[in-house]
Amino acid sequence: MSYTIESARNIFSSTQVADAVPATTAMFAKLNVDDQLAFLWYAYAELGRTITPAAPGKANLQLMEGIFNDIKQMSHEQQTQLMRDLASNADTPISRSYAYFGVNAKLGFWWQLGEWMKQGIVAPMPAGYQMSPQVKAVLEAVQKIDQSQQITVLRNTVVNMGFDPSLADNKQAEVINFKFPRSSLSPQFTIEGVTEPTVLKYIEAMNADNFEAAVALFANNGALQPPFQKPIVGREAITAYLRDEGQGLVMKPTKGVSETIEDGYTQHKVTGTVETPWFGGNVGMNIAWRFLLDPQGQIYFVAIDLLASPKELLNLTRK
Ligand code: EQ3
Repeated sequence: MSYTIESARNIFSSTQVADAVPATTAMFAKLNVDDQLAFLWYAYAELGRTITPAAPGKANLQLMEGIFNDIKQMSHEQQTQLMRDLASNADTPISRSYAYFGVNAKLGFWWQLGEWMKQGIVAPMPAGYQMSPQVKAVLEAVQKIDQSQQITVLRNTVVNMGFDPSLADNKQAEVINFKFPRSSLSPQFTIEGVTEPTVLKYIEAMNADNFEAAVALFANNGALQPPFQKPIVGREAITAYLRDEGQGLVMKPTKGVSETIEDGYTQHKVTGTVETPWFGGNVGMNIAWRFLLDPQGQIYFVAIDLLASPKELLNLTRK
């Protein structure tokens, strides 16, 4: 039997992923724009405290200096409108620029606005704002899920803002990507049950932001499937994705299982935690990597899953 990307998606199919994340993100998307902004403010008031203060970094924020200067010049009404435009995916100049920010730049942009809202430089939440029952319902849903799922919901909402660049006639080539400094010591790990060199080299390369080395481990037509997304196929597309989303992650795999399957293919499931530079050691996300390697030992497919619960870290069954 030879594999297709579609059939590869089903390896280790008993893996339980955090379905509450897409469900809560969908609840959020149904809120009206002002309720969305209010929800984010309250959610961020809780979660923002766990953000590593150095995370956004001065050098990164400087990449957006021009836009920040424009925003500081605006009246509070204009600033509120700008935030509404971003949340409603309107076609405005700033909403278009935002579309070309990488994921971490989008997070950094809102982090800066949030800081300025606290200081009154950017329009704060209106005094006397009354939370609508809809906002309350989404906040309650978010309170029920664990922190790694909460930060994923928050991240999704920010990523989905701004104008959709696929609708624009003239595209901007450069995406603004943040870089995060790393300590010179790369994280040490051993994966109980897995010695496959390709898997170990993948984690080592990712822990050093060496995306070229990570992507060289993939087959030409190989694919990477991020949490809750469709597979990204081909080395070029995977490189662009990792340059944007893979920066500064600290991967701490601990356990795994390796099996030879048909025609020289092997499959490997590895579980452990991943830390984002935004929250550092404060939030360890429970993650599974499901690898399918071709007979040459190249990565034909890898899925990255955000697990439903810590119990899932122990689930290494094949089906
Ligand atoms: C200002 C305020 C509060 C109010 C305003 O009204 C609206 C908004 C939006 C506001 C601001 C909100 C802010 C500042 C939110 C910030 C949220 C943050 C910093 C969230 C960060 C989340 C990061 C996550 C969930 C990262 C997850 C990464 C993972 C799971 C990576 C996995 C990967 C692995 C393990 C691989 O092997 C391959 C690559 C891949 C990336 C898939």
